Amino acid sequence: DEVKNALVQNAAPYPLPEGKRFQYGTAGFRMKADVGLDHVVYAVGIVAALRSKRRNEATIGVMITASHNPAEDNGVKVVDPMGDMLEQEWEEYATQLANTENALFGDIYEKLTNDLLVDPVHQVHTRKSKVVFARDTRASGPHLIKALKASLDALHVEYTDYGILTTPMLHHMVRCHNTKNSPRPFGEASEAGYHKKMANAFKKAMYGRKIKGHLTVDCANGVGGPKLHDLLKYLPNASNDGIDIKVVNDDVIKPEALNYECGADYVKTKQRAPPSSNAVPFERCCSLDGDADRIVYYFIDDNKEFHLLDGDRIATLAANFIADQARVAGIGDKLKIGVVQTAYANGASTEYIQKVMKLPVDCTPTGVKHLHHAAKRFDIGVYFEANGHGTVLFNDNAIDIIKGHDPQSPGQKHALESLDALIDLINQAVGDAFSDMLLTEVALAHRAWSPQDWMNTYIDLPNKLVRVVVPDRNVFKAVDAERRLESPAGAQARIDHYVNLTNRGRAFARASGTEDAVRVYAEAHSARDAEKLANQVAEVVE
Ligand code: 16G
Ligand code: ZN
Repeated sequence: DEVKNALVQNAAPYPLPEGKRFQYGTAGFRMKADVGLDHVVYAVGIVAALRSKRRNEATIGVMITASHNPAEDNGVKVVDPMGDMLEQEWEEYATQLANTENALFGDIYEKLTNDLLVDPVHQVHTRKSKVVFARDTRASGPHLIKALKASLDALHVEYTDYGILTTPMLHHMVRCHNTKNSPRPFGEASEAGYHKKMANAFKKAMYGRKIKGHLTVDCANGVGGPKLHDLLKYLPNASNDGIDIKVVNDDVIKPEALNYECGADYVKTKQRAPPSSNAVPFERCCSLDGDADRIVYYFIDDNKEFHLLDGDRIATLAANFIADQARVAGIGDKLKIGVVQTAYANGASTEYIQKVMKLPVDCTPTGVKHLHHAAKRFDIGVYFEANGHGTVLFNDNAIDIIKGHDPQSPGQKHALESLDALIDLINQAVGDAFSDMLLTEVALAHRAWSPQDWMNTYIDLPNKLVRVVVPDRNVFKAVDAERRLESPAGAQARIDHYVNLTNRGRAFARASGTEDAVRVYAEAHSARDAEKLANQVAEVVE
């Protein structure tokens, strides 16, 4: 009862706004920061505490960020014990709690405790729930952290405030805490621990190879800026056989600069470099998003034409490199390596992986949690969304084989050691712009590839994305990894009709998980046909 009262009392400064309905979506809760998000964050504290109890006091993470959204937005998401996204079934409890009035917080907490914590081990009250949390650089962050602490305090949760971190750094911390005493500890749960792990793995994976020229990193004026500067202190620099990184858009003092005309989402959706970019032709550039869990590469050619190397390109580069190293190491036939994409992956990338690289491809619905889950079905699963969210997962079998194989030649030994380094270089908890960037640099250096060489591996099919505003997006129900519409009735047949009339045509329509709209994607042999097909499909859903 003391707890129930405290939950109601501590919530007082964070009332439920009238007439709003909150939903835990693909990326947690996300909205304008000043219209009740503090109430939502307070509720998320309760979810995290319950989740920790349910997992026998494992450490749960809470991240305050709105990623690539404008500066005035913010959001919150929950991280499960192994550093992956909150289990889907629990999204609903989070939604319920977020829509609860302050006066009822005690009662709903009691109800959820009775429903969810039924196992006798959950009933031991002497052990406290454990939560770790962090925020990005948004101005609304400190106030939201206060709301989070208020509910954690009411529930006597043991917590660590990590201050400002990138999203993947927080995922790293969570996994470190929960694997401390396991046979495979993830690392040290500190910022220095994160940087050291990555820098050491990078040095090992490079194996004395040289990186040509320098890399310009656009940090979207977000948390990636200061954290990349920290990481650089640990990485070997250009004069030291290392990497020459030029950091741009790292202003976190001017709040409104965040994601403004820069960052991964800008570059991917506008298909152009940030206007602030001074990159010279053929120089490697990359852009992170506002919380540094997404990355895309690009360069301009001597005609100032822009060339995007997106998540599909990173996936093919990474999978190709890893499969090659496995072959050279003599363990290629022992490992099931595969790639996971979504329907947004360019058809040319899928064909390249299947026909040239001869690796299996899986397609899942949009959203990191789906790809992550599917990637676990391979020994080494490479997953990326075209927008630059992704990572590589090595399962226990793969790690045992890589660490246990006896090399038969210096070549095998090199390849094994670089694979071993990749296990640590790649943030296997979640897609991480820093680790994906270093993986890309390692793969390019091993191949001695310029960005054009990378670009020349296959030619993208021309494609077009259209956003269609509809009265009710919920009537659009997609199946088959969002490649087909099951409802409204007849829509898919009409889409098929147009697709069949198009040379190398492929198209689909799906309800957005983050906005009130339907998204249409079309690709075809020519840009004109892709655009025509996209418009035809848009008309079907309008
Ligand atoms: C969320 C997802 C992202 C996905 C996007 C699609 C996570 C962490 N984020 O931002 O992966 O690409 O939604 O948005 O899963 P849409 O449903 O509006 O197209
Ligand atoms: Zn993000």
